[in-house]
Amino acid sequence: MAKAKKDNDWNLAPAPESTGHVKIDKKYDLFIGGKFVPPTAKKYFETVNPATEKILSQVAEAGQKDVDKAVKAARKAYDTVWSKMPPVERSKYIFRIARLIQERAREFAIIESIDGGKPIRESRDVDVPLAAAHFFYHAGWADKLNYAFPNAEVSSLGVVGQIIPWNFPLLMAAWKIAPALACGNTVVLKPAETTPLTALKLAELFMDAGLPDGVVNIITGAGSTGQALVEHSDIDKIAFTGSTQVGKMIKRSLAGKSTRLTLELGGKAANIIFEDSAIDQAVEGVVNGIYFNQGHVCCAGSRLFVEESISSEFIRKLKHRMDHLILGDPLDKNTDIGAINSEGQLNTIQSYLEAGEKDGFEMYQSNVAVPKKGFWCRPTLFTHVSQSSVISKEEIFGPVLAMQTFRTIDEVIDKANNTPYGLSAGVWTDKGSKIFNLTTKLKAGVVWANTFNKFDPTSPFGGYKESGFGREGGLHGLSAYLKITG
Ligand code: TAP
Repeated sequence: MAKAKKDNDWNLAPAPESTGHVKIDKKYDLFIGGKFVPPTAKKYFETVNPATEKILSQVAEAGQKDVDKAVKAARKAYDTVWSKMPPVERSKYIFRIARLIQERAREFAIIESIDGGKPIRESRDVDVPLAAAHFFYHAGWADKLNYAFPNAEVSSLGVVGQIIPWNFPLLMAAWKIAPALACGNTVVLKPAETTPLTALKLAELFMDAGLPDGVVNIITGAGSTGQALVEHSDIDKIAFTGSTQVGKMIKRSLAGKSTRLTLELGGKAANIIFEDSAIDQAVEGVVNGIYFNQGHVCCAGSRLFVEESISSEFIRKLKHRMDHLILGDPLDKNTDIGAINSEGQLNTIQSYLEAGEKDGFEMYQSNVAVPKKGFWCRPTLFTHVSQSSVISKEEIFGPVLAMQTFRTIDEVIDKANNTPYGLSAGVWTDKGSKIFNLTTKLKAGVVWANTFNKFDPTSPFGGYKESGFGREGGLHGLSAYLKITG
């Protein structure tokens, strides 16, 4: 490690992950009925590396006819193979998928970082191991569903349509596919337009695992592809993760139908720091909660509440830490902050920065150098923002933190709950009693105490209010893919 030249200039030698063994095809077709097939309309779109703006591949755009083919393939696999297979046999396939993800972990991590812009440290240490863990966990449940729900009859739903966003492309695919398969359903999955590659790699892995044809189908495309899937008449359940706006549209279009629905939507999490917390750890937790992964996290701690007595010290320490964050090549193992996922998302973030400045709040950005090509946003802190401001109300989905102070517990509970969202929250304090008091009063699906952004397949995840309904992970997640009677 090279020596720091001055306090805010860490000069680490580059440590790029090698990409020699990673193969990205020039063109990807749709994965339907166990093989790659060209789209009916022969239309393809580009997927781009957001760190370099280089085109990585041409990816098939599925139209209505392709969606129909995929649903038919899933229905046939459900009726003839998957629903009839003894659960213990299903479990073996899911277990095999988990093992294959582990075997190809480096390849998946690199492609995830190239296609989505997230730091390799994040995709290598979080996304890929957690994706494998979800398949392992659900492989274990496949033949034990009667024990999971004692004294009840459980049965699969049928064909499930799943639509996922761009911030955790592989992990979201695993969150959705693993429980669906374990419960005996077949799947049609639509990845996000800007990050289709790891889902397509997963399709290759399903072939290697010998998964019966049509059990999982992967159809790439834009919003209209997702819409066609939602509106298809032979879908038994839709599982959607994405923005609240699109979630509401999906709910409207399923109104009056018996299609089951779960929605995992946006968030505006409160990260609450009390004066009795371990301040350095709390600063690190705040940085982890909003800056790592470019703030592209639905449960990002994007609203910071600091007890007034320590606010000056906290801001000083936070700014110091921000100045040492390393922004740049997502494939470099030292990188803390990678590329913003797309130009469109960068423009959205930019418009929020302008709104914050226009409202007159003090904006602090680290002075880290930004590469010339690609989409980048420096870590940003707005201090002493008002409750009613746009930047403290709306989901920015970028490395932008909006900070307020508080004096009493009741005040911070009121402020933290003053949002249409309710996905997650964080509490930093030395006092267990304060943690218990807050966790019962904060209206959020997950409340982390003295940590942030921790996930586990055994633990249900999901939101309140406009953050959606239904849970993923744990027993709650299984129940979302089952008919449970009795
Ligand atoms: P969206 O724009 O909502 O897109 C999500 C997915 O829906 C994409 O695959 C998208 O396709 C597709 N889609 C777009 N319009 C559709 C329509 N009319 N019908 C059906 N599908 C449609 O969200 P995003 O910008 O990709 O992701 C960011 C959002 O996801 C944030 O709000 C974030 O909070 C949320 N998120 C939530 C969670 C959980 S667990 N609650 C986890 C991750 C992300 P295209 O990509 O082709 O547009």
